[in-house]
Amino acid sequence: MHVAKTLTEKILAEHIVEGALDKGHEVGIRIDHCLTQDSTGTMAWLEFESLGLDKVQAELVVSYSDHTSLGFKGESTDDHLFLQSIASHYGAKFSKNGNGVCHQVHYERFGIPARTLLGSDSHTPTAGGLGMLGIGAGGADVAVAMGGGLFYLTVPKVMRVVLTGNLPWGVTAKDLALEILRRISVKGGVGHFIEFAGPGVKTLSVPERATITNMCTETGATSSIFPSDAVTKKFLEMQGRGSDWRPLTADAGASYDQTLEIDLSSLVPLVAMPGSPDNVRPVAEIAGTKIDQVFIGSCTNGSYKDIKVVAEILKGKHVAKEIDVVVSPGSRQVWEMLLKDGSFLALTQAGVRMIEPGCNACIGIGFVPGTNSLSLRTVNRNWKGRGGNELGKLALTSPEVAAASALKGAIADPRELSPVTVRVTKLIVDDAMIVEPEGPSAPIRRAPNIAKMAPPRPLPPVLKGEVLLKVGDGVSTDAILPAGPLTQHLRSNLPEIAKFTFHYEDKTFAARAMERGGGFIVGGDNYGQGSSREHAALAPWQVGIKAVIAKSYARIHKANLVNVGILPLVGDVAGFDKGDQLEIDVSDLTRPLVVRNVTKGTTIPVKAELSARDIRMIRVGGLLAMALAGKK
Ligand code: MIC
Ligand code: SF4
Repeated sequence: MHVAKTLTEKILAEHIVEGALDKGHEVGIRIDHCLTQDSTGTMAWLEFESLGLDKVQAELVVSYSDHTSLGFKGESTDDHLFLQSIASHYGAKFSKNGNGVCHQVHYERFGIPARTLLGSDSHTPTAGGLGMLGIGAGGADVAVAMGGGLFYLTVPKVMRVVLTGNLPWGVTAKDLALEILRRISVKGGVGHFIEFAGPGVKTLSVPERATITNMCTETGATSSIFPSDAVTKKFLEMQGRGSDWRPLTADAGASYDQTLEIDLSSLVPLVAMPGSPDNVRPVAEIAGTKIDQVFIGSCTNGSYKDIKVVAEILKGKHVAKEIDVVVSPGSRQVWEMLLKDGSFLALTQAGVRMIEPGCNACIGIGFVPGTNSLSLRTVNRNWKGRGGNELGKLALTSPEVAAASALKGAIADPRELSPVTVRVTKLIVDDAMIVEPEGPSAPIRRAPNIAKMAPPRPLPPVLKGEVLLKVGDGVSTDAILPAGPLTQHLRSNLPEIAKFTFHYEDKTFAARAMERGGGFIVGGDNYGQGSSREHAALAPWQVGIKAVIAKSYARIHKANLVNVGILPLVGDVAGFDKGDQLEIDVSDLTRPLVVRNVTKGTTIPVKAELSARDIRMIRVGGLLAMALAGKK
């Protein structure tokens, strides 16, 4: 019998190797493409190396260097050299510094509709703009997939977003993404795939779709995806890759767990004000709010059209004299297009500073906002400290709002300006900064900062220790282990980076944890939302954390905790306080567990919501320990 399938069910069905396509059940899927980047990539590649394989086994593996492309410290440059050489040695392509942000380059140059992509970066779903199923994961999961191993996930529910109408001038794909966040919040996508449907889909270009799938990560969704249609075909043809196209649509009659309807014509320009990507307000309500900086670019809004619109708005004018404006195109393709069509000159003459394609400012590597200043950015995240200064604030918006605001020096509505139309019919293709692998004869360059990992720690039958920290709801991985200038050069050096664990929450945390021989963290709802960085699990592991007890977890972070051998427990956290001594019998993780709060003399039930595979993994001390022991 033919069962009508959604887009994601179709792709999963074609890739399932273990398990069945049942919502809520674990399946093992085959991964076609893998991507790594320079801040999670060093760990992922070290982990791959520890598997002892001769070469990568996935169909395509690309190691990107983008996060610290300007090599702001010697250690970062060492990381880049290591990544380029290890990719060459094991048969992966390498995208050099300056070639662009991994997600944008991947959908431009490599993505294929209806295939799977696993990336060691949470915004890997950006590939969904092309109809590819992109999933973000921790480095260890990506290492296993690079080696041809399966990726395990719980089959998510499916949320359909039905689009009608057309985006009016001044309202963009970014506003649609912000509108989704406004409606469902940073938790609304947890446990879901998001699929786009309806007549509005064909009005959106692939880069616009990619802006939306990029930012749907912020809803907590496992992935998000558009159909692959005539627009996708045209885009791939412009990339010189027309033969990579294949159609992908959901079957009529497919069933969805939830449906959102959005009329594109009714949307308005929006801004996510500081603190969280779902703190969304209409521009009309906050127009006039003074800003100090504008940053336009990133994997969310670094497409040619994104930057060209800004150039057209600013052409012949000048940005407000009291503010600083930086534009960083998302890829070298875009950079070359802007050079060729004169936009580069228009932007420069308007007082904009052009910086090379890469992440850099998005994670506070350069262009860090000053104390108490407000930086308006086209990026996707604005948690405390995200820009590299816990006292500087970030607001998120579209390139159009950013450009209009750059002219005024305050948040402004682009609809007050004359409409600008940008039609993209041709693209420059230049892969000169993608390096092909040489094979096993290529030597691996390893600087001293690239530290070996400590051996795995199998789970003892009883966990004992102190609650070292209690945090509230929605704690992000940026809060657990900050990105930015403090730590970005230490991503390959766990003992050093671990000293910054919970740096913005409690600067004494890491030292206390090490002094006490580890202990417990108590969290709230959606603990570990945000980035895929496994350092947010590895660093607590390094300082001795044995278990986290939280109300609920973000998907990638929970998987990372299990992968490194930290037990993620779920329960009511009201009965725990910082300083409490706890004891937990974890000898049988299939049964309900009880935490003995020795300090308070209470017992509190908790659950280990783990699959049988997770339990096997955590027992032996994590994913690599399990892979090496030859178990699955
Ligand atoms: C991010 O945008 O938060 C990052 C920096 O790209 C991270 C990856 C990392 O921490 O290196 C992500 O999104 O996973
Ligand atoms: Fe890079 Fe920012 Fe995109 Fe993360 S969100 S991949 S830091 S551009």
